[in-house]
Amino acid sequence: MLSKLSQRLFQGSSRYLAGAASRGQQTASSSGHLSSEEVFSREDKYGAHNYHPLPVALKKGEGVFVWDVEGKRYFDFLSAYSAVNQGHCHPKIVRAMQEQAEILPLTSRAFYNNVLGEYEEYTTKLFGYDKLLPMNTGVEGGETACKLARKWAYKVKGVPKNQAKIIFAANNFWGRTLAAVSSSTDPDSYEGFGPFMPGFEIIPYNDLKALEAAVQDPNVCAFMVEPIQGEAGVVVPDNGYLRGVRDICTKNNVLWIADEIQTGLARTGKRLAIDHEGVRSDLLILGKALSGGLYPVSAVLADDEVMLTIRPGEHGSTYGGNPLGCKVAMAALQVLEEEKLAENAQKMGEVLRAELNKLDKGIVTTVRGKGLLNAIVIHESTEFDAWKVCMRLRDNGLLAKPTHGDIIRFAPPLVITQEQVMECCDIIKKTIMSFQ
Ligand code: PXG
Repeated sequence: MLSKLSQRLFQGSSRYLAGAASRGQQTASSSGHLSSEEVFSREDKYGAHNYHPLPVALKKGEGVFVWDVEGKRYFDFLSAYSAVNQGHCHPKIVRAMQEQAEILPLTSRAFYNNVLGEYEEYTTKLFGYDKLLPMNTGVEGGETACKLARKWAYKVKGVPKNQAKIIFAANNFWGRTLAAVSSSTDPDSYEGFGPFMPGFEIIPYNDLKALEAAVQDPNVCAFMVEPIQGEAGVVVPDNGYLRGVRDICTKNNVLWIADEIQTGLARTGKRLAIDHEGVRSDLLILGKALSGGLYPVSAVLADDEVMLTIRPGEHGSTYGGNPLGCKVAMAALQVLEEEKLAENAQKMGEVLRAELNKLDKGIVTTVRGKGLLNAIVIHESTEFDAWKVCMRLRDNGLLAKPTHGDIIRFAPPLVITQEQVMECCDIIKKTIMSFQ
């Protein structure tokens, strides 16, 4: 049986299909390209149904904009879940990719390549860690961090064999592998995928007392946490939480793993979200914007005491550390620094939230976020909900996606200008007012 939410989502998209069909037919016949409706139905027919996209069929991106197959332009307020912090098709990153693609994209780690060390040196110096372990997707970064923490538990902390525990926060999201869903508290993520990974424990987010109690168990080796919970709906913890996590982990000989895959790389107005409290985690996981949206690149950074517990043959990946990904990642990091995107995210975030706070409180009950990682909470009624708001935002030229039914994330590329932020706020205002 369809849940109430999926029924609503389904109804939303069927209504759109009817409209897109008429728009699409004109373009399809005149240009010979697929219409939006044809794009939707082909994916529906041949692709697994593991996503429910907003009905818009994109074919091009540049900076803060994307265009659909009918040529309509939209502001991208999702940025591929913060992978496109540098803006779509950033010329410097595209050039780095093109150049290396023609020289040597992949060697595997069976041999050395002349780019990996350059990337490792650049990135470890930028973030202040001894070493980097390269992987591809974000969830592989999380898996790597968990494996490092367990090895460290046995080799350094002295935890008895197979007894190591890792603590996670409720409502965490770090991907879709069996380990990641084993630490999830969201039934959509874990239901039907058991049996689950042992040695994972959950405490409430933003609760230092719970962390203090959990780490009294001598078999606990690590606490993995997002500095702001992204998928949970941009949940910002209290000021001082990250400093408290640091202190408790240090005092109890527990590793702190910061999952900065969504919050890192200038998104929240600092290079890392943990920089807001001036603290440093023992393991740092980066992904998404580490390649500016061009290619899956993730990394774990740590000091020697942790990183050197893993020996040759004990971890890796065919594509991890490939020269193409390394060049792309270096260019992506340089763009963040050269274009001062953290500073821009900080300033534009303040402008955006100030405007969002002027919206009708009967519809938009909460505005929260840091830098350009923001969310609004929609008061649901029979006339409107977050999905309907996103559909109408789309019609008005702005793409955003609901999460958990009533939350809409607003996270544009960090290259957005103040003029563009104001134009987007006008679209959002107009859209919200149309429901009054
Ligand atoms: N950590 C955090 C904080 C994330 O938001 C991951 C890890 C995993 O990254 P990969 O590259 O393995 O997806 C994420 C991912 C999706 C989806 O498409 C993914 C994310 C957010 C929303 C949707 O399933 N974040």
